Amino acid sequence: MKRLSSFIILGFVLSMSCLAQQPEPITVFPWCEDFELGEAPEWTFIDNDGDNMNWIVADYNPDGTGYSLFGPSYLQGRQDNWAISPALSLPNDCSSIRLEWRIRSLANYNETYDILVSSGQSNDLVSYDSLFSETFSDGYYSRHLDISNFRGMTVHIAFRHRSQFQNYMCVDNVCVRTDNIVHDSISVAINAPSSAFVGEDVFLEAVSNNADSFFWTIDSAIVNTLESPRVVARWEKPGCYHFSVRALNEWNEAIASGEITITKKPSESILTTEDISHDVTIYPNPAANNIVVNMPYEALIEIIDFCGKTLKTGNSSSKMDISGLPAGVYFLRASSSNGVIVKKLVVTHN
Ligand SMILES: [Ca+2]
Ligand SMILES: [Ca+2]
Repeated sequence: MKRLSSFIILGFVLSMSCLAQQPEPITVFPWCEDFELGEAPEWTFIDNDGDNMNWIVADYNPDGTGYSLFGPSYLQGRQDNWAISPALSLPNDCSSIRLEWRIRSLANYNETYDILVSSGQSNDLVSYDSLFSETFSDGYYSRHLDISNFRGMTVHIAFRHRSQFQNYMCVDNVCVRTDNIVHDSISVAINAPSSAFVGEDVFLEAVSNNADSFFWTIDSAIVNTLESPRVVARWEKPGCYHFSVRALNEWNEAIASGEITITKKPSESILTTEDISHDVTIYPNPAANNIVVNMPYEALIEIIDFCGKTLKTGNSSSKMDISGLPAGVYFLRASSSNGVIVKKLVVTHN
């Protein structure tokens, strides 16, 4: 029983020590450390050169208000001392993240340090990437650094003191601030005609609320640009063509797409129109307002564009109003129990 109790106590102590080694990451910003407690239990201090000279928290007033990190460097050997922040869980929904700190050194001494960031374990020094280095002297300075690239990550920030045979430096008022702009989602729509003629300039316009760049994908067109909200496209062959635009800013993106029917100009089309079946005639053709389909039997009549979209339906025994169709070339499909016949229909409004 006594041995069992010992195991339980040992397990409790071990689990408590694990908890003590891995405190919860900081999630509330701005997060600021002024060291005024006179200690920094959430920070990790590593004397990587092993000379027993390392960062401490001391009352040397670098900012005139009290305690700071104090990094001695007056011994001959080069220091390699790390002061490592607690884990910071940086938010994702902010426009920028800024690290701020204050430093101090004495006149006639040159102190060298680096700022490093790691998303690994706090004491895994090889996992740190250096973001900033400087050698400075004589006075108090405020510094800041954009660390927005780390948004959404949990990181440790390290101050690595690397001076040799100088005096000391202090670090105080370490702050991480986030700029919490609410980013509305982007929307985008395209203004474009549904049809155009071969060789004609077609204006495609992306309309977006807060995008700042645009990337178009346009099937088979000759274009002036693909990276502008407004592009001019031209197609050299009749057909149905698709296009889409991606609208984006630093945080969001949206996509819109559309299609356009490209036809030959009516005057050109008339010359090339061939009847597919002599059983069926369309009168008039070209037409502006109404057509009559003459055929020897009842059929369902559909007017279809190059994209395969049915624009009008009617019956072979009655007049069809086509005045609402843009000028261009269409297919007229007559479907009956005798089969399907397709003919070309030219709509003109001249
Ligand atoms: Ca302070
Ligand atoms: Ca040292």
